[in-house]
Amino acid sequence: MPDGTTALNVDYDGLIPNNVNLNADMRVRKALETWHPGYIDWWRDMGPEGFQESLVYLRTAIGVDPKGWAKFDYVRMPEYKWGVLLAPAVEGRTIPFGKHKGEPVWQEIPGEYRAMLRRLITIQGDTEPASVEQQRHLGKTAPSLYDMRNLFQVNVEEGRHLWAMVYLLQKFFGKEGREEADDLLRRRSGNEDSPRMLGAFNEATPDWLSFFMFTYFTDRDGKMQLEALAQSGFDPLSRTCRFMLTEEAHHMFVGDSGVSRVVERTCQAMKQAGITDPTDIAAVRALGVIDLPTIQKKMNLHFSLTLDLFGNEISTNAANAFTSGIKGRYREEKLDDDHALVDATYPVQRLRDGAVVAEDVPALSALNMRLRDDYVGDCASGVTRWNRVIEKAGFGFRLALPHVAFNRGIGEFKAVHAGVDGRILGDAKWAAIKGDHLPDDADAEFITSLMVPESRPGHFAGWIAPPRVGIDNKPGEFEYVQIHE
Ligand code: BYC
Repeated sequence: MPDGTTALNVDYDGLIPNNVNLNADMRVRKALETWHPGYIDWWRDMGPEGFQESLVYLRTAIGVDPKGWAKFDYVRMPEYKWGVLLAPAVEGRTIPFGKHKGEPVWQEIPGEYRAMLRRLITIQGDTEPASVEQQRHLGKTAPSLYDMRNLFQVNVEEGRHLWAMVYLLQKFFGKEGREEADDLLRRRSGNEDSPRMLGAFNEATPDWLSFFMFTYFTDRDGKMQLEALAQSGFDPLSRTCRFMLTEEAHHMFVGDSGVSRVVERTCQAMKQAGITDPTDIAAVRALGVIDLPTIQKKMNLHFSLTLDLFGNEISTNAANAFTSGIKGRYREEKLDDDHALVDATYPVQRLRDGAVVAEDVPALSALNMRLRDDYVGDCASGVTRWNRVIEKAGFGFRLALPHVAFNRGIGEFKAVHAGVDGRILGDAKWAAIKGDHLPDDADAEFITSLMVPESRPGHFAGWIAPPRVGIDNKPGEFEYVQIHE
């Protein structure tokens, strides 16, 4: 392979599968090979608990061609082929936005943007192992082998996304990059002394409904941030993120279809039992399914935690990253403006005299808000699909995204309490209604009581409907995980 940088196929000869011609890059290859044992140790310590010797029916990337990049086979997770994969280079690509708009993209990092890029790549890298840590106990309570396999697929691919960021750190940031790469294996989700960098990645993912909500809502933040970084003028980052996005789609499918299957099963059980009021929580729970109001509460929690990942509504960091050509907007190429935003404004929801009002601010400083708005729009489509399932079953209940001011820990609304409708509430009122909108201990206890593993091929726990089609078109009875413990 004369130049691995445009290759569609992956070189599997060495220890680290890659399409970046690592064979010709001794320095980076050595750095990655030195990092590799620490990664495997981390995976064994902090990856899925149990199941490390199980054979899991996983897809592994064998190329980066959008039409056919994955191969399915049984793999033991510690032997998964993690590697470095970049989407093909686009010939003649130019920087699509900011003050360098129209200039050829960079293959090396301009000195003045080094610190900014290092921070963004490190933050992105930090979320990947964090999510694996958050989900490490879930294999033990999987509602089916199908779901267990999906969990492990998500986990190994988040591991690969860590590799993707570590490659960039080690190739372009020298000693500092190697130190950041080591720190990515040192921090731990939820650890008091050495937590992960962003709030939502230190929260627990205690049950499978949380997992589905996380993959729907939080992986979707991943999609939005990767889309914004895929616009980058720093071409290796853009190409890395473009390939990560192809993997990310499956993660959001797992969340979208997972929540949908939970809603479907609940509606089915209510119908069979002749329940007409979905808010009769005790009656619904007695059927061994998760009532719709509790699903709504879980949604409120994961949506609001994920909104915090967009940072402050008004951000100089975001303005600088855009002006420098480092981080763009969602679908930048489809936007019809000057892509520099020097004189533009954007409406931001702000707190004024105890109420939420829209206020026009310079568009450059409102880029986090804009990406968050695009995210909220993207989230709404799944909610519509879930509501269709409820409607089809004949129930009047509807799920809805809470207002963006609800339950916030970062940004404009962090200092106030707001209801799901966005009305600002006093402390007493908030204390009185909080349990109606966020899961409490009793909800957690009930959901935990349902988390009983089901590991017979083709069988599903009673609280979730089977999927419509199998992975890789496998039949219902397919043994997605050969457990062998
Ligand atoms: N928690 O100017 P601001 C994914 C800090 S998910 C803690 O608003 P900026 C995935 C901020 O760091 C996508 N701290 O910040 C999903 C800053 O601190 P310093 C991950 C926070 O830079 C599922 C200060 O507040 N990728 O891939 O405009 C499974 C001022 O804030 C938080 C990225 O996020 C927070 N939530 O925006 C697996 C992309 N928010 O530096 C994977 C890379 C803000 O002043 N990151 N702060 O001490 C970024 O683009 C930006 O850094 C952020 C923050 C959007 C995160």
